[in-house]
Amino acid sequence: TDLPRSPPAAAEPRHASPAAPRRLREKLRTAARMAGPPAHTAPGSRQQVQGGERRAQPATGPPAAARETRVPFRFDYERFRRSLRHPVRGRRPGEDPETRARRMKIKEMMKFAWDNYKQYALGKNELRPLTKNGHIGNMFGGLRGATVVDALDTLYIMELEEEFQEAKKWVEKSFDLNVNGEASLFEVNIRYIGGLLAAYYLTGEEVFKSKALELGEKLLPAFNTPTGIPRGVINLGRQDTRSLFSPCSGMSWSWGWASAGSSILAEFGTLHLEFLHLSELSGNPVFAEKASTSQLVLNRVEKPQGLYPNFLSPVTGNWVQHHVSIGGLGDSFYEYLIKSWLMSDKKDSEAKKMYDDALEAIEKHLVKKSAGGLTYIAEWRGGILDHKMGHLACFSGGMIALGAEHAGEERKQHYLDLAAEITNTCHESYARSDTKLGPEAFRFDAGTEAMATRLSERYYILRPEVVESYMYMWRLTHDPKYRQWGWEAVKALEKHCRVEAGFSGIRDVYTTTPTHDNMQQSFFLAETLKYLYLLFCEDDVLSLDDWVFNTEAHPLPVNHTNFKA
Ligand code: DMJ
Repeated sequence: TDLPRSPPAAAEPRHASPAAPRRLREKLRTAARMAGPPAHTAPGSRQQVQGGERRAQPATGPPAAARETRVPFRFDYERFRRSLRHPVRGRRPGEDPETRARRMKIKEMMKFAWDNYKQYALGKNELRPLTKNGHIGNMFGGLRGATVVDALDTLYIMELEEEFQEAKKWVEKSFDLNVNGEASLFEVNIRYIGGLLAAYYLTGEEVFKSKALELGEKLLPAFNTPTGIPRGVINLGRQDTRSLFSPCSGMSWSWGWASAGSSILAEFGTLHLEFLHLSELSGNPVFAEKASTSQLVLNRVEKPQGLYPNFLSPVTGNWVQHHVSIGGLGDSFYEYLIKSWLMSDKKDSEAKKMYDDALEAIEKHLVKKSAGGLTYIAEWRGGILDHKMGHLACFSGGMIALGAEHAGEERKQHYLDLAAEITNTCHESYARSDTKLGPEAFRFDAGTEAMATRLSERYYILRPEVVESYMYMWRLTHDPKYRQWGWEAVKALEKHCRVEAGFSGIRDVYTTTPTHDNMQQSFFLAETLKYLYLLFCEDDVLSLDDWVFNTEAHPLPVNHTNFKA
């Protein structure tokens, strides 16, 4: 994701949204049911829940949610823990010594990554492992400690108790939400809200819940658009009702680089899991309502060939450009459809249908086989195929395998095969490089197969998507090759990315003496190391029966108890 370069858009007209159709009302009632026992909502909020007719809030006004979540509501944590089918860290049955040793190696890598972050960059967003200092960046609107929040659940699952306590202490004492800057709604949601929610569900520590809810409220003004589709950038500053000229008014706007003020599919389509849990924990349906509205608008809008383009206007609700990608700009939207259904304990049939239809269209129009027999997912620009796959798109092997489990007998094997073929192609993109790590994008044209052809696409920034697919494929097939491939990745990370003070991305995967980019991404701790660790765990550690992983690998519980029709 890039920086916002445009000035804030003019305030949206304060008109009421079109009358909500019956299906929206039903969906919102379902979302409200999921939020648990009825909260003592204020009359104004009730109107929002029932119809959505008064959904649009003035951009500078006090958010209804701020009032609502002050109402006493207690989430029954003990009841939630009793509803889990497996202990979160598993039962530890006997296992072979090699698997255990490999898991311990990955745990050591996590400790190394954390210790160096703590020593040189605690409180900054990421570690710069070569220069041994911190990086703040501009995605999080003044929030700090992205690596702390992203690492919490991985530290906990790996039983790095002391390190987990260090991270928790930082959240308690130093995590300041009183900031005033421009943040990516998507990044704050997947890393901070996702990380805090997961830490709360795993430990029951109230501090994680209260921070998640407080931060969630700060994101709500982004949804004040005519369609309810949020804008991509939000100012996290206090919403000041006294001054129309307040520079910190919770205003939102679109990324300057996104065409014609549009919102991005992978951004506004990647809120559902976290926002439903914000409602679950607060008793306030407003979060679920916001996320459900986006899903509903997407379900209704006409789709070219059944495909979802990456840019949509939050004002008109129409597509702005016909670029379709299962990699960057589109990716996690598809992931959240199938995971929304799983997280609802298979009740959200609308999300499932949208996923099934989208996958059918993707398979029909985008899935191709190379001359050398590698299956890949191309990108689509107004009907013309670009025979390229991004590293980001490699999550799709795992997603398709996860969905295959629920595709019905006749489709199940077909989708498992497709998932295996895509994962194999992504593995090839690693195997064909000199470092055994994969490039940012690889192509299938002019005689090239699964390799980057452009200098600008040769880098690897510690991304997780390929090992993420290995983890799902292992859990769903138990084919030992996925553990072998995961171990190849561990060895390559150790050889090429481990430096004196942490792990760094590399600029060219096609040389055995790569230069480093001096950045230990927070998702390396949240995702890459977590998925690798889980690959060498028994299946009951963060069991897929109990948990869905958000797109930053933060585990959120399946709602076994509350989402009852
Ligand atoms: C992560 O922040 C998330 O996985 C997101 O969905 C995509 N990009 C990075 C990792 O590559």
